[in-house]
Amino acid sequence: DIADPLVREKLSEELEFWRQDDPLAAPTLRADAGGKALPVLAPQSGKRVGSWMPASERDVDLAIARAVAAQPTWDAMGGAARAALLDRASDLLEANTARLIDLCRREAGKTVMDGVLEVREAVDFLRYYACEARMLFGAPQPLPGPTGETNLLRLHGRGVFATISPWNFPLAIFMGPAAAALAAGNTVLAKPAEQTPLIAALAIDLCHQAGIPKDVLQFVPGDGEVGAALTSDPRIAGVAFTGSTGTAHAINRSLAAREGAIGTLIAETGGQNALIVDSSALPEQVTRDVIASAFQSAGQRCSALRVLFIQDDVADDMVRMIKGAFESLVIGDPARLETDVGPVIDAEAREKLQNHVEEMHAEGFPVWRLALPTECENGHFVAPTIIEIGSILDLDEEQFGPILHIVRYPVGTMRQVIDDINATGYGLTLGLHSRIAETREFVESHARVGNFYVNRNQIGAVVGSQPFGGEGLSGTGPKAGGPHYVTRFATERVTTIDTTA
Ligand code: TXE
Repeated sequence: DIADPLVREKLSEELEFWRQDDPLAAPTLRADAGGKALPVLAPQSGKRVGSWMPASERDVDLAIARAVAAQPTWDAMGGAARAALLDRASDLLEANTARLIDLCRREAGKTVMDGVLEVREAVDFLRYYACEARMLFGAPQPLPGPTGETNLLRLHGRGVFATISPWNFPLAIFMGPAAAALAAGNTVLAKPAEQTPLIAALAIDLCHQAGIPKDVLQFVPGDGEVGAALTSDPRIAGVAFTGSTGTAHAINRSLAAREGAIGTLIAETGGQNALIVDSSALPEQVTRDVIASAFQSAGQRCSALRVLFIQDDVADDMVRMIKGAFESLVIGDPARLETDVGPVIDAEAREKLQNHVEEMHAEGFPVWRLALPTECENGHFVAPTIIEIGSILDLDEEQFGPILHIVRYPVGTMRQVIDDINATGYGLTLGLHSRIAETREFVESHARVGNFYVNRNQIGAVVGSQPFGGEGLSGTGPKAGGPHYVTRFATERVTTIDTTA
């Protein structure tokens, strides 16, 4: 429990060793062949964290060939043997928690609290999918044989999977889909986001130390071009992607344009997540949940709250309380345990967010911004911001950062609120703070979203109990960390034996 002072102190001691931003101690990552070394820069300071080399065209080609060759043996090993290796990898990740938290901070600008949650989630994904491997990929499932035959249904890996991941969960979303693909009997080419190759490299190294063969799980660092080289290759059976909706569309087109086998796409993309608050809500609870969901991880979670709808007869009081809590947010160095809001990932993200705030201000919407402390000058910090707008449809795209929009809605217009939320086309998370059962039932049955949170914080996946994922512009499903995820990485084969012969 990170809130426990003793735990904080212990964690703080463990992290001390990793605190030095010493370029000589920084990891350097090399791909197998050629290319130019690129620096990894800390979002909070601009200091060099390490360097890496993107995979060349030849690296990608060789990696795919090795993965194709290794897949039948990996598939034939069976679920229990694969699960044992995934479990061992989860133990090694857990044993390296402090190093991983530290790299999350240095490479992705994550706070210690976010780093702790990130490592926990990655470990949970590995263990959950290991369990699934044991349950689903063991003995074949017998199916009824009305004409006296025996029918056996078996699950197998589809072949080689490319897992393409974003920077916002550089460990959990990097490891989760790769672990699911491995559990199902696929070999995996894991491409991290170009902003966060180092933590991904450490995770892959730990998986190899756990005994997962090097050709079964390969590290393919690079940017969108490397991603596109993977998805356009017909030897890749499927792609598990998390990132922007635009990139998901590009991957879909790339899979459709290939000759040969039809590729599978599992995509988890952005959202325009809302929270609806009516007059029966408890203001303290609302305030706590709004601040955590909108500003934790500097708003860089796909589940994060973007648009808060407040019933207009309670809006003044509610907004006053939310602003009070907002003003006490601590912004700055993610290494300090008291920091609530760290930097955003890079200069491009900062500029996009700042432009949005300036445009909304120029259009006349009221804007509240916190002042940035001087220590934020060298990093990619965006001041936490609240903007009051007229409608969720005033926003054309997701703003992936610490910006909360507020809309006031008149009593009796819940249907319009839900219609507007649905009209965004996204369908990831939706929250409701209300004590009225009819309101909950109405919202639940009319809102097209993947994850609906009632009277609680909409914070994202909890492996095994709150599987996560959206619909529409937010993704294809199935939900990560849920009972239907691993099977999507598998193909079904049925053997029919004539027992009368
Ligand atoms: O995502 P990209 P970015 C959203 C969020 C954010 C926006 C941009 O709105 O502001 O996306 O983030 C690889 N073929 N989310 O630019 O570009 C790329 O190298 C194959 C939501 O980082 O989609 C990286 O590994 N791969 C979100 C990955 O795709 C390609 C998390 C994601 O990059 C490719 C992050 C191509 N043509 C951002 N182009 C969430 N739902 O959690 C890029 N890539």
